[in-house]
Amino acid sequence: MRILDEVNHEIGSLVRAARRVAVLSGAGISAESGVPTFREVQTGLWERFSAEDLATGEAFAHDPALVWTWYRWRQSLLLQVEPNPGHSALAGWQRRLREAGGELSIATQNVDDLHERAGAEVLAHLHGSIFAHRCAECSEPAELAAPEYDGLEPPEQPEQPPACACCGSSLRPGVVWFGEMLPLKAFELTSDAIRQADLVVVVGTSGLVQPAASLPLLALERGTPLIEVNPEETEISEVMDYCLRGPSGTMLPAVAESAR
Ligand code: BV8
Ligand code: ZN
Repeated sequence: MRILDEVNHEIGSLVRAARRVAVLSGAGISAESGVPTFREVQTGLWERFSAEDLATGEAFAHDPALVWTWYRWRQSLLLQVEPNPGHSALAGWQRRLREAGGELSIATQNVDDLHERAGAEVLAHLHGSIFAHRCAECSEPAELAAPEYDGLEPPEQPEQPPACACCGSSLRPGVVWFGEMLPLKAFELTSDAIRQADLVVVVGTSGLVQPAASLPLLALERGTPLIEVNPEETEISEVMDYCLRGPSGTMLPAVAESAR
């Protein structure tokens, strides 16, 4: 593992030669857009809970309004922010590689839509989407208007989740909670993309949450080069060939530029 604070000629030639790039992103790629990462502390109604406590079916069963409101407030925060240069760099690299007959696939652990809003196509949302809602009982998807919260001050009072139009049970967020299986299709598509890649880039993830965090290890089967982009060391840094120690908003544009 080589730790670098900038894109050097070695990484540049790896990136230029790559035709099938697989990217796995985590909360860190959205940090510079102003989206708190999953490890950051909660505020307001939720300040006495950790994200891991709230992102569970048990928490929702115990206090549906508290958990539902947390997601609606996070949605409103996401509506206030923009993709950052890290998201845009991946979108541009993906576009250029496709024009050259190659491919850059993005699998994300994030439940936000910032990759898409930057113009990228996302292969898989491994932990679902915060903008998808479905019935907790019959799984009927439900379209909802945007939340009224201003995305800044957490609401004083939680709101009850709406009822399903089909069966009357309560709606739930369309995310994968701890203890829930990841969407099989998303997991398989990501596994295939990493197995077929000639370069794997892991950006903005602590590598703590399984089984998503282990997906990059599939690259080891074929000796595919692994690059990590993260200002900090992570649970998976040790298997990386290169660790670019810096914010993705700076590092990814440099990586994408070196692909030109
Ligand atoms: C499952 C949706 C089983 C909800 C999320 C003990 C050991 C191992 C595993 C387990 C265990 N006990 C339980 C488990 C399993 C558990 C797990 O992994 N727990 C962990 C905490 C130990 N996993 C599960 O429960 C999964 N399901 O295992 O099912 C099963 C089997 C059979 C049948 C039924 C069930 C489900 C996990 C999915 C949970 N849902 N999100 C929501 O969003 O509310 S996970 C959540 O954490 C987010 O999606 C986030 O993506 C994810 C991981 O976090 P990261 O993305 O890595 O973000 P994090 O904050 O951790 O780190 C940010 C990183 O960014 C840092 O490294 C930081 O340095 C970096 N950074 C900061 N700024 C920048 C930056 N990087 C670049 N640029 C910057 N500017
Ligand atoms: Zn229903």
